[in-house]
Amino acid sequence: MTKCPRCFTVLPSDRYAWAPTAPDEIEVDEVATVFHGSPVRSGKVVELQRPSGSGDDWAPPVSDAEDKASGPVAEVCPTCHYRLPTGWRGAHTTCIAMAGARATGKTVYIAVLVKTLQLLGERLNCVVEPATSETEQAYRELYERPLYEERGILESTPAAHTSNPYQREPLIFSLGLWNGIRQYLVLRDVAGEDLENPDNAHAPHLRFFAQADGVVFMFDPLKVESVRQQLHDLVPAQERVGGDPRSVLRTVLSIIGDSTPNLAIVLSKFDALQALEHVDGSDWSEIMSQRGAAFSRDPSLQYAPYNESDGRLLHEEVRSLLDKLEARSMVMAVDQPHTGASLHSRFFAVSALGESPVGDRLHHSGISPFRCLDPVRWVLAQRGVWT
Ligand SMILES: Nc1nc2c(ncn2[C@@H]2O[C@H](COP(=O)(O)OP(=O)(O)OP(=O)(O)O)[C@@H](O)[C@H]2O)c(=O)[nH]1
Ligand SMILES: [Mg+2]
Ligand SMILES: [Zn+2]
Repeated sequence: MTKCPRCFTVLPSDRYAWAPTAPDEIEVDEVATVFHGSPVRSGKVVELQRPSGSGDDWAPPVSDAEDKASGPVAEVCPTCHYRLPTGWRGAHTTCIAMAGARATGKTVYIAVLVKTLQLLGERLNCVVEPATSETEQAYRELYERPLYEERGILESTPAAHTSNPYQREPLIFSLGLWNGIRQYLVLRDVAGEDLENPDNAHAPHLRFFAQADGVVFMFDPLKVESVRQQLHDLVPAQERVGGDPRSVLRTVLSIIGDSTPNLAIVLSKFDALQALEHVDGSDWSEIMSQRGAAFSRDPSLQYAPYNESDGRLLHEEVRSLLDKLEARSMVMAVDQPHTGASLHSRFFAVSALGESPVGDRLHHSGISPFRCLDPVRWVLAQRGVWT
């Protein structure tokens, strides 16, 4: 099953669409505009429908589309008109959308996730690399360079209505071959600002959440006042603070509706909670110094298969940590969503950086990720990839 990297809709086997690559006339493409969130201009998209009587393996020859468009064409998604990477239809895709309030760590997570996926890929003999030149450039300039080369923290992801909302374009990575099939992972970053606006529960350009294979929802423990107070002298304060995670979760669950993506609820910046171990005599110090706890070790770079029993153990531990973080209402919102849907969810704890940044610079000890792969490996495992 192959999904479109932008709208995450399954590509229908009986409908194909193409856009001319050298069009004589350019016009506003109403369909693409709705899914993109701002005007998209292109040549006229042509569609071909499976003739009745043809089998499931029907695929129109490109020459049919070229005749119809009177010139060279590139295949696009019939639903949102996104231009599909070459050979996309024969591949297997796993589509993941990031969610969470502002400054919860989504963009930093993606930057670090790609590096850790590459490490694990090496061990599994699968090359992880950008699948398109657009992804290669976007990852390098917006994620890798600011974090790994300039060693600073990242800018807030611009809201969709602003001038350079780079997150409108999906990040597409090849995961190599698995079970003899070419595998792709599609990641969509989102601006917390867009999810903090409840009106966006019905925004067409965010509809991809409902079609995702995985939604990774981040919860920032530094948003909790009592944690911030206890950490006061231990870790540098963070300037950027996001909105109410409960209302963001509500908006995300509304967009998901009765669809059933795998929902990973992730306690981000876990290094900050780990630092609480050093608050003498506090109950947090007791909790965080439990050496036997799943949250005290990181097996995520171990080879296949994904460690299901470790995942379950961590799930239970993070549930109780969320209770302790006065975030019980979030756990309840996942257990009994207001939409009445029954969700396939799991709790996780990750630290992308491993240590708190100091001002707008990374900590001098560098980046040492903790359990970053877990949520994505869990989603991949549900799809039979890297199992
Ligand atoms: N201590 C710690 N801080 C982190 C970590 N990851 C991110 N941060 C901090 O959180 C800030 C926000 O991270 P981003 O990834 O930009 O947040 P975001 O969720 O993409 O925010 P928006 O783009 O506004 O939605 C960073 O500037 C870091 O200071 C982590 O693993 N540990
Ligand atoms: Mg961001
Ligand atoms: Zn699409």
